[in-house]
Amino acid sequence: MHQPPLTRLAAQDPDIAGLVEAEAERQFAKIRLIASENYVSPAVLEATGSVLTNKYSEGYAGRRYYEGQQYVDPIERLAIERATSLFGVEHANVQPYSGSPANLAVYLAFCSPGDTVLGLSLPMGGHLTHGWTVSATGRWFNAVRYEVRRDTGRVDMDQVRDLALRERPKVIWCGGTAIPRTIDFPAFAEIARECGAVLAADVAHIAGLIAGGAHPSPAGHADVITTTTHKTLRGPRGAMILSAAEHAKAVDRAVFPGLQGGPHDHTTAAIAVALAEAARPDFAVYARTVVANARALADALLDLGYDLVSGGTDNHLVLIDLTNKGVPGKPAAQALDAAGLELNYNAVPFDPRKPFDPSGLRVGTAAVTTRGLTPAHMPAVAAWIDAVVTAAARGDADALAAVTARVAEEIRELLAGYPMPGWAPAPSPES
Ligand code: DSN
Repeated sequence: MHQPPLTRLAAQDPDIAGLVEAEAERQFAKIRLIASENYVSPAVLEATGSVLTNKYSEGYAGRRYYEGQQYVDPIERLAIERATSLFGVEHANVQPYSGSPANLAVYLAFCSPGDTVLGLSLPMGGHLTHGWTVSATGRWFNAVRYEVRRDTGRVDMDQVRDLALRERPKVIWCGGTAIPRTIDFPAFAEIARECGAVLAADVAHIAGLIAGGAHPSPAGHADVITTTTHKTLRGPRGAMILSAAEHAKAVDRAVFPGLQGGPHDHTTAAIAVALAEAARPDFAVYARTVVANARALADALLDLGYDLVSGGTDNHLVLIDLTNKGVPGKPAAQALDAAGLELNYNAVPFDPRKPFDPSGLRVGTAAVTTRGLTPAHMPAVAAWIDAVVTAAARGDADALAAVTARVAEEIRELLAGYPMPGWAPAPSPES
């Protein structure tokens, strides 16, 4: 049963209620390894589902275009105070609807159309909004892209510096969506200073690790920091832009009125709740365990002969190159999902295959760590992945179905002992 229960929704709209319940049960029964996903707390769920969704609040606290902000203003101020204190920055804008709008606001704040920007190429682990071809950011700006080194799988800082000095970008992006290694914020900052660029750190994936002290912080190095709030940070779907006070006005004007209308006040409240949770000592333990789980999973996969981009991980994320396993990422991901291991297919650096059917898999440990799994569980997770990938590579549908059924059952048995925030099995009639 969903917690809080969906009693009224079930009475009024059983179709939607049934689908929400089914999704919750699916999340309970699966080992969720999508690196950008998590399970939020019941308190975050309650704030997200509150009456704040009824309110319009265009503007900022104390300077709104609509009346009735007596309670929304303190909510947004609390979210800002908690963000600045947690991340050690002078200014926070908590209104961006999600990560892509937050990144667009950085362009609006610091660039003009046609300006040169420098970011990590998408197939190398960057994000669409760091200037990739199909994104508005790649179409409206002169986007130059750096890569990772073939021999190490790590960002090529020599190339970053060469490109930065040659192209003189207005903005340099660091961070991305499939980077298994520590981001060297001081090195990026030095290059940005050398060429006079604004350094933008997109820490969407690792924000929770930074908050919990399990990854170095870009604060004091990057001019502007963007992050979603729902990945390792374990809050609602939303985003923030953090900066020094000198950039506050430009950032705020870019978010509103530059790009957005009214902020989603229910999300702001839920972000505030998640930030308070992330400031607690138990969140630091969580962040460290996320990394320990990813390392244990990487080690177990290496033992099973898997080729990992960069040879392992420093954070929550492992990028697997399946080329030596004889099965592409997409069919492997589909077979794994059927077996109860939810993840996404992903391009690997220098991938000869197309993005919709690439060579790799991306896995992350934020959600399984929230669920209570520890490094001791990771060899079993790796063995389940291996059993399914091996069967998928053989191409024998009956054998794959048998492996899938066995693994799914074993996973259901394991996860039954690990509660999920937001849903629990209905009590049996005799209990
Ligand atoms: N979709 C996000 C991710 O999975 O990393 C990035 O936008």
